[in-house]
Amino acid sequence: MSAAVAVRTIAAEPYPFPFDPAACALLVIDMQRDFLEPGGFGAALGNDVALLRRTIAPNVRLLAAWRAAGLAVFHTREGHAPDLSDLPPAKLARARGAPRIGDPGPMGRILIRGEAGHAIIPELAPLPGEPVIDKPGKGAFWATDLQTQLAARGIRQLVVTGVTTEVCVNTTVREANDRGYDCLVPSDCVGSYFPEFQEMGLKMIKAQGGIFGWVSESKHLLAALQ
Ligand code: C5J
Repeated sequence: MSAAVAVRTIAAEPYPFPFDPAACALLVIDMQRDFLEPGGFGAALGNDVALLRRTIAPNVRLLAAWRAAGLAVFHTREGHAPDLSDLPPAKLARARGAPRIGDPGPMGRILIRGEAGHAIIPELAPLPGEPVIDKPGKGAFWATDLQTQLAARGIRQLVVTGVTTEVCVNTTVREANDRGYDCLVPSDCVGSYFPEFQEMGLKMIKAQGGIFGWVSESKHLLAALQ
Protein backbone atom coordinates (compact mmCIF):
# COMPACT_ATOMS: atom_id res chain seq x y z
CA MET A 1 0.00 0.00 0.00
CA SER A 2 1.08 3.55 -0.75
CA ALA A 3 1.98 5.14 2.60
CA ALA A 4 2.92 8.72 1.74
CA VAL A 5 -0.07 9.75 -0.36
CA ALA A 6 -1.60 12.97 0.94
CA VAL A 7 -5.27 13.53 1.72
CA ARG A 8 -6.97 15.29 -1.18
CA THR A 9 -10.41 16.65 -1.86
CA ILE A 10 -12.70 14.97 -4.39
CA ALA A 11 -15.61 16.82 -6.01
CA ALA A 12 -18.71 15.02 -4.75
CA GLU A 13 -22.25 15.47 -3.53
CA PRO A 14 -23.52 16.59 -1.10
CA TYR A 15 -20.09 18.18 -0.46
CA PRO A 16 -16.43 17.45 -1.26
CA PHE A 17 -15.05 14.12 -0.07
CA PRO A 18 -11.81 14.18 1.98
CA PHE A 19 -10.06 11.32 0.13
CA ASP A 20 -7.34 9.71 2.25
CA PRO A 21 -5.74 7.20 -0.13
CA ALA A 22 -3.74 5.36 2.51
CA ALA A 23 -6.94 4.67 4.50
CA CYS A 24 -9.28 4.07 1.57
CA ALA A 25 -10.12 0.78 -0.14
CA LEU A 26 -11.82 0.20 -3.45
CA LEU A 27 -14.68 -2.26 -2.83
CA VAL A 28 -15.97 -3.77 -6.09
CA ILE A 29 -19.36 -5.36 -5.48
CA ASP A 30 -20.56 -8.49 -7.29
CA MET A 31 -19.27 -7.84 -10.82
CA GLN A 32 -20.17 -11.47 -11.56
CA ARG A 33 -21.07 -13.23 -14.76
CA ASP A 34 -24.48 -14.20 -13.32
CA PHE A 35 -25.41 -10.52 -13.10
CA LEU A 36 -23.61 -9.03 -16.09
CA GLU A 37 -23.53 -11.58 -18.88
CA PRO A 38 -26.30 -12.72 -21.21
CA GLY A 39 -27.46 -16.13 -19.96
CA GLY A 40 -26.83 -15.37 -16.31
CA PHE A 41 -29.22 -15.08 -13.38
CA GLY A 42 -30.03 -11.43 -14.07
CA ALA A 43 -30.82 -12.08 -17.71
CA ALA A 44 -32.87 -15.18 -16.78
CA LEU A 45 -35.06 -12.92 -14.66
CA GLY A 46 -35.79 -10.87 -17.79
CA ASN A 47 -33.37 -8.01 -17.15
CA ASP A 48 -31.36 -6.10 -19.75
CA VAL A 49 -27.74 -6.72 -18.81
CA ALA A 50 -26.60 -3.82 -21.03
CA LEU A 51 -27.67 -1.49 -18.23
CA LEU A 52 -25.06 -3.12 -15.99
CA ARG A 53 -22.42 -3.66 -18.66
CA ARG A 54 -22.00 0.12 -19.12
CA THR A 55 -20.22 0.08 -15.74
CA ILE A 56 -17.48 -2.29 -16.91
CA ALA A 57 -15.24 0.21 -18.73
CA PRO A 58 -15.29 2.83 -15.92
CA ASN A 59 -14.56 0.11 -13.37
CA VAL A 60 -11.68 -1.21 -15.45
CA ARG A 61 -10.14 2.28 -15.61
CA LEU A 62 -10.65 2.95 -11.90
CA LEU A 63 -9.30 -0.45 -10.88
CA ALA A 64 -6.19 0.04 -13.02
CA ALA A 65 -5.50 3.47 -11.51
CA TRP A 66 -6.15 2.14 -8.01
CA ARG A 67 -3.74 -0.73 -8.50
CA ALA A 68 -1.13 1.55 -10.06
CA ALA A 69 -1.31 3.76 -6.96
CA GLY A 70 -0.75 0.71 -4.76
CA LEU A 71 -4.00 1.15 -2.82
CA ALA A 72 -6.17 -1.55 -1.24
CA VAL A 73 -8.66 -3.41 -3.44
CA PHE A 74 -11.43 -5.75 -2.29
CA HIS A 75 -13.86 -7.70 -4.48
CA THR A 76 -17.11 -9.36 -3.45
CA ARG A 77 -19.20 -12.18 -4.90
CA GLU A 78 -22.77 -12.98 -3.95
CA GLY A 79 -23.32 -16.73 -3.79
CA HIS A 80 -24.04 -19.83 -1.82
CA ALA A 81 -22.62 -23.22 -0.92
CA PRO A 82 -23.61 -26.04 -3.33
CA ASP A 83 -25.78 -27.64 -0.61
CA LEU A 84 -27.52 -24.28 -0.05
CA SER A 85 -26.76 -24.53 3.68
CA ASP A 86 -26.04 -20.79 3.83
CA LEU A 87 -29.14 -19.78 1.88
CA PRO A 88 -31.92 -18.47 4.13
CA PRO A 89 -35.24 -20.12 3.16
CA ALA A 90 -36.81 -16.69 2.73
CA LYS A 91 -34.21 -15.77 0.09
CA LEU A 92 -34.74 -19.06 -1.75
CA ALA A 93 -38.50 -18.64 -1.72
CA ARG A 94 -38.44 -15.34 -3.62
CA ALA A 95 -38.77 -14.95 -7.40
CA ARG A 96 -41.66 -17.38 -7.76
CA GLY A 97 -42.04 -18.69 -11.28
CA ALA A 98 -38.54 -17.52 -12.22
CA PRO A 99 -35.25 -19.40 -12.02
CA ARG A 100 -34.13 -19.55 -8.41
CA ILE A 101 -30.78 -19.68 -6.68
CA GLY A 102 -29.36 -23.19 -7.11
CA ASP A 103 -31.38 -23.97 -10.23
CA PRO A 104 -29.47 -25.05 -13.34
CA GLY A 105 -28.67 -22.16 -15.67
CA PRO A 106 -26.66 -21.65 -18.85
CA MET A 107 -23.55 -20.93 -16.76
CA GLY A 108 -24.05 -23.63 -14.16
CA ARG A 109 -26.20 -23.56 -11.05
CA ILE A 110 -27.34 -20.01 -10.42
CA LEU A 111 -25.33 -18.09 -7.80
CA ILE A 112 -23.55 -21.18 -6.52
CA ARG A 113 -19.88 -20.88 -5.57
CA GLY A 114 -17.59 -22.59 -8.02
CA GLU A 115 -20.03 -22.39 -10.94
CA ALA A 116 -19.03 -20.41 -14.02
CA GLY A 117 -21.76 -17.81 -13.54
CA HIS A 118 -20.61 -17.06 -10.00
CA ALA A 119 -17.19 -15.90 -11.21
CA ILE A 120 -16.18 -12.28 -11.48
CA ILE A 121 -16.21 -11.12 -15.11
CA PRO A 122 -12.79 -11.53 -16.76
CA GLU A 123 -12.43 -7.78 -17.37
CA LEU A 124 -12.32 -7.21 -13.60
CA ALA A 125 -10.70 -10.45 -12.47
CA PRO A 126 -9.01 -10.09 -9.06
CA LEU A 127 -5.24 -10.17 -8.99
CA PRO A 128 -3.44 -12.59 -6.68
CA GLY A 129 -3.43 -11.09 -3.19
CA GLU A 130 -6.59 -9.01 -3.66
CA PRO A 131 -9.17 -10.25 -1.14
CA VAL A 132 -12.38 -11.71 -2.56
CA ILE A 133 -15.22 -11.65 -0.04
CA ASP A 134 -17.80 -14.38 -0.61
CA LYS A 135 -21.06 -13.12 0.78
CA PRO A 136 -24.35 -14.98 1.16
CA GLY A 137 -26.30 -11.75 1.64
CA LYS A 138 -26.78 -8.48 -0.16
CA GLY A 139 -24.50 -6.54 2.16
CA ALA A 140 -20.76 -7.27 2.13
CA PHE A 141 -20.46 -7.17 5.93
CA TRP A 142 -23.12 -9.68 6.94
CA ALA A 143 -21.70 -13.19 7.55
CA THR A 144 -18.26 -12.24 6.19
CA ASP A 145 -14.90 -11.20 7.65
CA LEU A 146 -14.76 -7.97 5.63
CA GLN A 147 -14.68 -5.70 8.68
CA THR A 148 -11.79 -7.69 10.20
CA GLN A 149 -9.85 -7.50 6.94
CA LEU A 150 -10.45 -3.74 6.58
CA ALA A 151 -9.37 -3.12 10.17
CA ALA A 152 -6.18 -5.11 9.61
CA ARG A 153 -5.27 -2.71 6.78
CA GLY A 154 -6.26 0.48 8.65
CA ILE A 155 -9.09 1.21 6.20
CA ARG A 156 -11.62 3.89 7.24
CA GLN A 157 -12.96 4.94 3.84
CA LEU A 158 -14.53 2.91 1.02
CA VAL A 159 -15.03 3.71 -2.64
CA VAL A 160 -17.90 1.36 -3.47
CA THR A 161 -18.54 0.30 -7.07
CA GLY A 162 -20.34 -2.58 -8.77
CA VAL A 163 -23.86 -3.94 -9.06
CA THR A 164 -26.61 -3.46 -8.39
CA THR A 165 -26.94 0.12 -7.19
CA GLU A 166 -30.13 -0.27 -5.19
CA VAL A 167 -29.48 -3.78 -3.86
CA CYS A 168 -25.96 -4.92 -2.98
CA VAL A 169 -24.25 -1.54 -3.39
CA ASN A 170 -26.81 0.31 -1.28
CA THR A 171 -26.98 -2.43 1.35
CA THR A 172 -23.20 -2.49 1.67
CA VAL A 173 -22.94 1.31 1.89
CA ARG A 174 -25.54 1.33 4.65
CA GLU A 175 -23.81 -1.47 6.54
CA ALA A 176 -20.48 0.35 6.18
CA ASN A 177 -21.95 3.68 7.28
CA ASP A 178 -23.32 2.13 10.47
CA ARG A 179 -19.86 0.72 11.17
CA GLY A 180 -18.20 4.13 10.86
CA TYR A 181 -16.78 4.01 7.33
CA ASP A 182 -16.99 7.00 4.97
CA CYS A 183 -18.30 5.74 1.62
CA LEU A 184 -17.97 7.38 -1.78
CA VAL A 185 -19.95 5.95 -4.71
CA PRO A 186 -18.84 6.90 -8.26
CA SER A 187 -22.14 6.99 -10.17
CA ASP A 188 -20.70 5.75 -13.48
CA CYS A 189 -19.20 2.69 -11.76
CA VAL A 190 -22.48 1.38 -10.30
CA GLY A 191 -25.41 0.02 -12.25
CA SER A 192 -29.01 -1.11 -11.96
CA TYR A 193 -31.34 -3.01 -14.29
CA PHE A 194 -33.86 -0.25 -13.53
CA PRO A 195 -33.02 3.37 -14.48
CA GLU A 196 -35.35 4.73 -11.81
CA PHE A 197 -33.65 2.66 -9.12
CA GLN A 198 -30.24 3.82 -10.34
CA GLU A 199 -31.32 7.42 -9.90
CA MET A 200 -33.04 6.92 -6.57
CA GLY A 201 -30.37 4.58 -5.23
CA LEU A 202 -27.79 7.31 -5.67
CA LYS A 203 -30.08 10.03 -4.36
CA MET A 204 -30.73 8.05 -1.19
CA ILE A 205 -27.02 7.81 -0.42
CA LYS A 206 -26.30 11.53 -0.67
CA ALA A 207 -29.64 12.85 0.69
CA GLN A 208 -29.96 14.76 3.95
CA GLY A 209 -26.38 15.96 4.03
CA GLY A 210 -24.93 12.60 2.99
CA ILE A 211 -26.96 10.34 5.23
CA PHE A 212 -25.12 7.24 3.97
CA GLY A 213 -22.19 8.81 2.11
CA TRP A 214 -21.06 10.70 -0.95
CA VAL A 215 -21.73 10.37 -4.70
CA SER A 216 -19.19 11.42 -7.31
CA GLU A 217 -17.88 10.33 -10.73
CA SER A 218 -14.83 8.19 -11.43
CA LYS A 219 -13.14 10.99 -13.40
CA HIS A 220 -12.62 12.90 -10.15
CA LEU A 221 -11.02 9.87 -8.50
CA LEU A 222 -8.86 9.25 -11.56
CA ALA A 223 -7.63 12.86 -11.46
CA ALA A 224 -6.81 12.56 -7.76
CA LEU A 225 -4.90 9.32 -8.31
CA GLN A 226 -2.67 10.71 -11.06
C1 C5J B 1 -28.92 -8.71 -6.53
C2 C5J B 1 -26.77 -7.68 -6.22
N1 C5J B 1 -29.40 -7.67 -7.21
N2 C5J B 1 -25.48 -7.93 -6.32
N3 C5J B 1 -27.62 -8.75 -6.16
O1 C5J B 1 -29.65 -9.64 -6.26
O2 C5J B 1 -27.19 -6.55 -6.21
